[in-house]
Amino acid sequence: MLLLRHCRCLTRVGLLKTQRVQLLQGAALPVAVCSSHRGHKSGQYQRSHGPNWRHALAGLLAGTGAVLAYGLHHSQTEQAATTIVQPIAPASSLPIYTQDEVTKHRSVEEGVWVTYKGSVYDITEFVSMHPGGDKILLAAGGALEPFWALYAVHSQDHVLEILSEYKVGELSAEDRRKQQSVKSTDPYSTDPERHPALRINSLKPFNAEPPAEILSDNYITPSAIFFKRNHLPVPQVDPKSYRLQVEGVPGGAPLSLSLEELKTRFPKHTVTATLQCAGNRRSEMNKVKQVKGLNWGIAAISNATWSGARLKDVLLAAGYMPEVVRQTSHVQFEGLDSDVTGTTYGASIPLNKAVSEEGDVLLAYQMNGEDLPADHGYPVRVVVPGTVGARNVKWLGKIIVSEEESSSHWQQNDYKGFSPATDWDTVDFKSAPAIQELPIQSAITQPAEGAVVERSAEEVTVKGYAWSGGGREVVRVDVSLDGGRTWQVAQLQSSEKGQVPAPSPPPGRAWAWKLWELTAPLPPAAQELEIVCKAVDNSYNMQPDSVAPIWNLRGVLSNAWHRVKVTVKEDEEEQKLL
Ligand SMILES: Nc1nc2c(c(=O)[nH]1)N[C@H]1C(S)=C(S)[C@@H](COP(=O)(O)O)O[C@H]1N2
Ligand SMILES: [Mo]
Repeated sequence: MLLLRHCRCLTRVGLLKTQRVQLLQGAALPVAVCSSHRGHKSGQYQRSHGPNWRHALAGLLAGTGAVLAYGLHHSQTEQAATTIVQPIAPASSLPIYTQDEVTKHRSVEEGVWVTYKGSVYDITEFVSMHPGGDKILLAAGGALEPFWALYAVHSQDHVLEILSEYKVGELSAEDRRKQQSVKSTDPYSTDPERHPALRINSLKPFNAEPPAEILSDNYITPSAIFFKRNHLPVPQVDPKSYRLQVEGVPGGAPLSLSLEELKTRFPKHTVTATLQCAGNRRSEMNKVKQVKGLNWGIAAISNATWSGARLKDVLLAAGYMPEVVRQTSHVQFEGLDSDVTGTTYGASIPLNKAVSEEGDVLLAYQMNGEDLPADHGYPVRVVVPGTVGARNVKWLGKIIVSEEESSSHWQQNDYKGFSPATDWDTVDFKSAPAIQELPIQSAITQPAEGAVVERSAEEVTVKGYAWSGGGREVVRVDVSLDGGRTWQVAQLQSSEKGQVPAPSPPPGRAWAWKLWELTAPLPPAAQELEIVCKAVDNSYNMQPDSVAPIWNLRGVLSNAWHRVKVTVKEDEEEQKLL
């Protein structure tokens, strides 16, 4: 990372070594001011600089491999772009801006604007100095609050001081009020608020994944950016009248549990488990040949801590006796989310997974230490560690022990794998088993495709995640910088950075992903790197090297070696740009 600071006119202002250390540690430095602007008060010369500094800054950022603004704030762009004139002058006498005005400023070219507590800030000049790098651009055009909530380092006075230097106006009263949602007949109108960093695949139903480069910032994915995969509107469930029905246990009796009973009658059990959608990385299959399904990138996967009652304990309470029930049976789950015909989401898992002491299947009422968020199944969801996301039924209403698998569309006619030779004319969904355990997986979260690495940096840091289904532990991740000709072994991380690593899970119960990282010297003379990763689990399962042989019409189980191309920028070019 370049540790240069710039005056507002973009004159470089040197940093002392001690200041560099301070900056990296997140400490406040006085705003950089060059000799010709010393003595000016902040804001005074803001308007006097023409577009020149913006162009210069754009060049500077291109040289440091900046990721430019993301397509956020979908809903906001749909609104009319009229500027609302405020009748009452605000106390600060700074201009009033509408949210639409702010939303237009999402790139270094257009200026990078953000809002915080009703004020508007033009932070374009700060972007290159942000200790967290380009991630600041994720907030461009919108509110800072949701991002500061993710990165606690911001809740310090000096951060507010830095921000105050960049204040340019106030947000219109109308837009401040717009935070409250409007009621309508739309079945999705009661869906919860979502984090603006999420990349939306489909708004209704809501399907979204976090930007890959923030996914690997946390071992435990914050719930707000945990990928969200809904087939239907989020149901409104009243925790007081909620009942969980349990039926079909041979020799037993139907059971109906309140939320309170679920929490108090059964021991609370906590499991850290990764959830992955069967369609994760589907977009790579689409490049080979069109598939049907949401165009997921590499982040339809996240890791959380789940707490709740063991499914096994609840089945025992409903009269489950191992000697009575055939081990070939299934446990079906029904969600409380339904379509216009009243059909609910449903799925099933094999009974032996459900009742196994080592299966760790939970009826979870907490995620990351808090009540389940609405999007993740409030008040109760099934967590089936090691098993495809689709079987982890949210807003759980009913559990049925049965000789049959769930008859739901998603169990019978979806979430199954086929040969690349099978097409929509020949596919017979009955011929393939429902996906349960997922295969070995890994992907590169950093750098992003098309990023620029500077030659002067001398080395490159590659980060990613790796996970395998069925409780199989990831034992190694190999990384190549040359398209797979030569390999290096990455460092694995199985807890939050800086924390004592958790003890290895018992064999067959490795439910959580591992993050990984490799810092390697830049290969001399290479102008482009093709970074590749592949993981190995403790059954020595490895990922296939390419997508075509595993292509399938639904685009599921996409787990080929992940490849990312980046450009190496030589120093001379960098100088020219500056
Ligand atoms: N009731 C219900 N449960 C559901 C779904 C759903 O749409 N409704 N989607 C499933 C799918 S396909 C996935 S990948 C996971 C996603 O869980 P998440 O949104 O908590 O990430 O939930 C599963 N459980
Ligand atoms: Mo899924």
